[in-house]
Amino acid sequence: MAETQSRLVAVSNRVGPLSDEGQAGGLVVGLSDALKRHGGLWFGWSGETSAEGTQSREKTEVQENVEMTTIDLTEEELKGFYLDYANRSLWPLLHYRLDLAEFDRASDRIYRNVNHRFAVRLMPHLREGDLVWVHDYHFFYMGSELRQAGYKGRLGYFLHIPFCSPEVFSALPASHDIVRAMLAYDLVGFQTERDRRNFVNFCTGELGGEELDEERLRVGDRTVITRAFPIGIDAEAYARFAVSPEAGEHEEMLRDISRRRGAPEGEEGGRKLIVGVDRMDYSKGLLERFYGFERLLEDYPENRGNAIFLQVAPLSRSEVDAYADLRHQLEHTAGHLNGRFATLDWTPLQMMTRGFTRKALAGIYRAARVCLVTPLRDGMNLVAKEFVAAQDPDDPGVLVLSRFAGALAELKGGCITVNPYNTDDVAAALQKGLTMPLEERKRRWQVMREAVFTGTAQHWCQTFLDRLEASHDEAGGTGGK
Ligand code: ADQ
Repeated sequence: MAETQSRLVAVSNRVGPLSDEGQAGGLVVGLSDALKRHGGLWFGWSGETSAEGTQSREKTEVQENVEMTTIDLTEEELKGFYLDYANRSLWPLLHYRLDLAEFDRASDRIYRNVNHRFAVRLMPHLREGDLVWVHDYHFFYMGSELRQAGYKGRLGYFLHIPFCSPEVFSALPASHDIVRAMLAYDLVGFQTERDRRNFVNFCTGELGGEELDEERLRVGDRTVITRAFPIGIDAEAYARFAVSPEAGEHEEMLRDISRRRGAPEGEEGGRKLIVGVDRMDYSKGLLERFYGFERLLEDYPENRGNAIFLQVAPLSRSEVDAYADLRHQLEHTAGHLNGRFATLDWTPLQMMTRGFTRKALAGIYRAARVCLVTPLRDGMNLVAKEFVAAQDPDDPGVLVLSRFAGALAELKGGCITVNPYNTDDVAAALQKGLTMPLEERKRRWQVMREAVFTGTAQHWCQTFLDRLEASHDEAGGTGGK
């Protein structure tokens, strides 16, 4: 595939870092891999607040071949745009949690205004021939704002999280405005075909749109291309991380803590390790996962004293009540489970909220016999792919993956698929993973490895940008800035 020549301008809420600083968050990981390869401008929020907010002076930092330019938010913008509208309205809605979604017109207004301000601030940076690529649910209106500000060049959008079914999406007071605004993009990308289908069904069912072919959709006088582009990881780099000294140190540490007292080194003396790695978010199904592990210890008692579950769950969005509540529930449940099953020399469930570098995480994945990835909904889930890339080919671990993760479409040939709401199912999958013979582990891992090393971050970026380059005329744009 030819490398795209045009400059890439990426817009996302969080910008950088490009380096490995133990950042938790799939978008940053996926996009920084892509930008480093492609070069260009990355524009977004500085992560800071100031009295001037979106009117503040720009901060620019150049790292490698990427220029990162950011502006601030005011405290009011941070609350209305980010905490309230993005994370109290849109995030739960798009993850099918209407019970947690709150809608109010003040945050709706601020969200629209912040999108407008970011578009106004980006305009002077745009050059003829640029490919502008807007990311995620923070910037649904950005494309139409750029068009209103006079931008006529190529404009793409990618949604990292699920697009829920039209019945659920239509509960959002601004649902029509948002989807109409998304039609200003030339290309709208989703993680999976399921998400794309939901979007198309909303357009046809609610807005009188018409599907012209497999990709093109017409609503009124707008024609837009929609397509699934499953995001990936830099698999080669991840596999290298996994054999770095830092990874080795972490792998070794875990083997030490899972060694039975007085037992010899090696497989015979070790307890089997299950790991989970997720931002602490209700969409990740952490509580249900703890219940699944508890059921494993109840129903398959041979695991008592012999299995350890390590859940790495860095805190996320702690200012939002639902996240603070989740933390309490998890701590309570972990405490209850350990109180019930622990012995003097065995703590079955260990939860930690700290971040790790990517190399350290790779070592943790490599030490695990089973990785438990059981979101209740997930756009893709990069952890599942990282786990696969980090495995030792001679002794690979087993992936237990939720049927509601976007990653299932690519990994279903090798993982054990579970319904995360079904505690018995999770326990049985864990038991199967813990007892799976080496030959079967290798066979399943090969299938997943193939998918992870084919559908990489680079492939995701390149296929999106190639499609965007070609899309403008088809989507009815006029070219140039
Ligand atoms: P997230 O919801 O953040 O991403 P995910 O795709 O799993 O979910 O990515 C999480 C990233 O954070 C992974 O790269 C992981 O290694 C990293 N991480 C997790 N815990 C960490 C820790 N303790 N220390 C350091 N790093 C940690 C959103 C969507 C997903 C979608 C991605 C990318 O919700 O569905 O896959 O964007 O599009």
